[in-house]
Amino acid sequence: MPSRPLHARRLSDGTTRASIAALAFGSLVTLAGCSSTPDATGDVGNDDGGGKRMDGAPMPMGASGDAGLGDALALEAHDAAGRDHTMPREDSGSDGATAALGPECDEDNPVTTEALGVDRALPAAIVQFERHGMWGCMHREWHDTRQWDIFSQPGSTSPRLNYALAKGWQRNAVQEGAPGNGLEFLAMHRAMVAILRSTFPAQASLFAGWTAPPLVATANDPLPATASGKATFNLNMQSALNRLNTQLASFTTDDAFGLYIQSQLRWTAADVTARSPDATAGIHAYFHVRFDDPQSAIRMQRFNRNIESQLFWRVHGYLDGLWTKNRVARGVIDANDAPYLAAMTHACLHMGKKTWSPASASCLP
Ligand SMILES: [Cu+2]
Repeated sequence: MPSRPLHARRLSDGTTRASIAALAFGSLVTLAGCSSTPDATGDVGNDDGGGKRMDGAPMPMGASGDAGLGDALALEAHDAAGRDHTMPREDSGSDGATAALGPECDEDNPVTTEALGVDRALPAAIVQFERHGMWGCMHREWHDTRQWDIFSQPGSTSPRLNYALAKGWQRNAVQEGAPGNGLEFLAMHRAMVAILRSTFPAQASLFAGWTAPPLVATANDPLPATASGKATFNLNMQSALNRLNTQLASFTTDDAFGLYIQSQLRWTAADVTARSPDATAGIHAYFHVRFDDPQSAIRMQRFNRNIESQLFWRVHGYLDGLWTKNRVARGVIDANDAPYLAAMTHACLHMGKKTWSPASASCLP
């Protein structure tokens, strides 16, 4: 049974993750860059558990040329309906618990059945592994605390702030799209992929990722029946794929690469909804919106459930592979890259694991 992540322990016993991490790992946490806010991680909003658009930000009305972001508006209203969902109870918190667990942080899911739409769920054993590790809440918290400034703006009608506050989550110091968030995004998702690969080696193909993203609906990657305007792969995103295929080394830092793929958001203190002038940025968010099926309980735009979808891991396995290729192209050696190792270890701690091992490319248990 997996160990429960630090955030889960905080929820159950009132101890903050920061204090636990500081006790256990001392300066590593500071190295990882989360000294100002205990749980900062940070990606710039691309999917979310609360039904906001992948890229987190409410798109300005009438915006076009989106990376799938426009859909978020509809999603938000949808979730705002706040249907009740019987919240599954958590297990006892003991690492030896074997009871089958229901989903977490899912009580506001508009889909109140386990309908999957066009999605396919991971094998039950893997879903249970995630739930016993409280990955659903963790993933939602990770993203929502980094889109915090957007949904807490004056006039925002998003239900996400109240949800986060009720959970005891805290704003992350580095918001989605801000400097530093790109590396955090890459590291956090790499830690998740690595843990699954090492825990379920017989199912490694589920986490390998696309060789190339499908530009049209296929048997393996169907588009939602309700999708409108999604038949054509966004032209800006096709340009992004072209850059990723032919100019991967043009991203000269992990952070630059992470910010480019994650989201169009480019947070500034003056404008927390600022967006990149580069319309080809944010392909990760685009994937989450393009493949989002409102009929699915594990839809791509719900942070707490999308980790149970096979498609989620095809997306993230693919993006993680690009990151590896980018680092190889830059000649970076993992074992000698202190900022990388610190970011990875921080992500491992967030997942309830220990130090990142560059030798095994996984979090030490
Ligand atoms: Cu995520």
